[in-house]
Amino acid sequence: MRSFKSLALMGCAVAAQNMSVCDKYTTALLMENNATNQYTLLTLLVNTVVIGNYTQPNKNAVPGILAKGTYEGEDVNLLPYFDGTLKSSNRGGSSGVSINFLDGGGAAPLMENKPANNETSNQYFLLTHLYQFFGKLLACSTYGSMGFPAYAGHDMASAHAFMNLDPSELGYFIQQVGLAATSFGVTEEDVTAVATALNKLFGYRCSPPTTVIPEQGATLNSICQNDKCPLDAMATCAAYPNNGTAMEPKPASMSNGTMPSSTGMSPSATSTMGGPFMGAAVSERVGYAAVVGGLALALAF
Ligand code: HEM
Ligand SMILES: *[C@@H]1O[C@H](CO)[C@@H](O)[C@H](O)[C@H]1NC(C)=O
Ligand SMILES: *[C@@H]1O[C@H](CO)[C@@H](O)[C@H](O)[C@H]1NC(C)=O
Ligand SMILES: *[C@@H]1O[C@H](CO)[C@@H](O)[C@H](O)[C@H]1NC(C)=O
Ligand SMILES: *[C@@H]1O[C@H](CO)[C@@H](O)[C@H](O)[C@H]1NC(C)=O
Ligand SMILES: *[C@@H]1O[C@H](CO)[C@@H](O)[C@H](O)[C@H]1NC(C)=O
Ligand SMILES: CC(=O)N[C@H]1CO[C@H](CO)[C@@H](O)[C@@H]1O
Repeated sequence: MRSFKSLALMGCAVAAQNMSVCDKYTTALLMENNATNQYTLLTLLVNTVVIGNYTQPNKNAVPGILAKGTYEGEDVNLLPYFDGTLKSSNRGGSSGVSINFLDGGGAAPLMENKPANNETSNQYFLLTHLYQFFGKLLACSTYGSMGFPAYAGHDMASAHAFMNLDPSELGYFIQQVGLAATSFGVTEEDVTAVATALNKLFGYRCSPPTTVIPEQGATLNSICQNDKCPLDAMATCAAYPNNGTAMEPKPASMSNGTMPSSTGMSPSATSTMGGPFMGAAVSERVGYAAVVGGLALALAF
């Protein structure tokens, strides 16, 4: 648990400067705006998105992406994608495989502001990739330098290729990102800008190649791939596997109807374990990017 300087106290110093969302809130919450503290900010944010709020003080409760919830009246349950219940992970084959991403100690290390208990777990790679990716989205000025490693994962379309995620699932995820940010004192204006950018970059089907991580160049980024997802105004479905038509992931255990229990975590333990993500990015999709509060926000229309 950590405590923070009051945002209200820091507000004046921060407001005068033209900083990215990452730099602005690193300064407000952790004072010194360096690589270590920027990475810590992303750790706090992503861990809260995943397991729900665990730091004090906070402005509001956050259920976290691993908790069951609803989004615009639809039930949402993302845990089966993270605990190995579904064969929804892309490891290069023509269909998904089951992977437990809670194998590095689950929620306990996240509550200590760590990604995992060990550096070889699936959990470690997922969480650190999320810190890095969201660090770029939020335009951390030290991204890619010593203390803030560059993103070392796959493009978003590939990473989520076998999940068949729909608008409710994506919306719930982005909502948790917003709740987590708000819980740390991020302003409504900044939260809205980030959520809008996330939705435009990842919330449409068949989106054309766009640069999110500069080192990776233009990549396919649609995370919402279910047929309920809105088709991108500049859709390039042929660039996606199966012309952009997603396949429903199969359960890891064929016990017909009953959920396999692959994590050994109790329902109460799993409900405090959540998912990840935050930010905005640079877009080349229409050759126009506007920077909102230092957050490079893609304007698709
Ligand atoms: C704004 C939306 C989202 C963003 C920016 C995002 C970002 C990411 C990133 C950066 C990774 C790491 C990929 C890698 O290591 O190669 C990842 C992996 C993953 N994401 Fe998302 N994600 C989003 C939405 C979702 C949603 C809605 C789900 C629903 C369950 C989800 C489930 C997962 C899972 C299970 C993995 C692990 C994949 C693997 O390693 O095979 N994500 N995501
Ligand atoms: C703030 O930064 C953005 C992006 O770098 C730039 O477009 C804008 O002109 C800057 N504003 C000020 C007041 O420096
Ligand atoms: C960043 O500042 C903190 C103090 O807030 C310090 O402990 C840390 O070593 C610094 N990191 C770098 C890379 O300078
Ligand atoms: C989460 O936040 C709510 C609202 O501030 C608070 O009541 C609750 O105690 C927090 N939970 C944890 C585990 O910190
Ligand atoms: C990582 O640590 C957890 C305990 O925190 C252990 O159960 C797991 O087997 C370890 N995984 C690897 C890949 O070493
Ligand atoms: C690919 O998908 C798009 C959008 O759903 C559709 O308009 C197009 O006809 C499809 N092309 C083929 C060859 O199936
Ligand atoms: C209703 C249903 O899901 N039935 C499945 C039960 O499991 C077998 C394989 O073990 C499948 O072939 C059935 O389709």
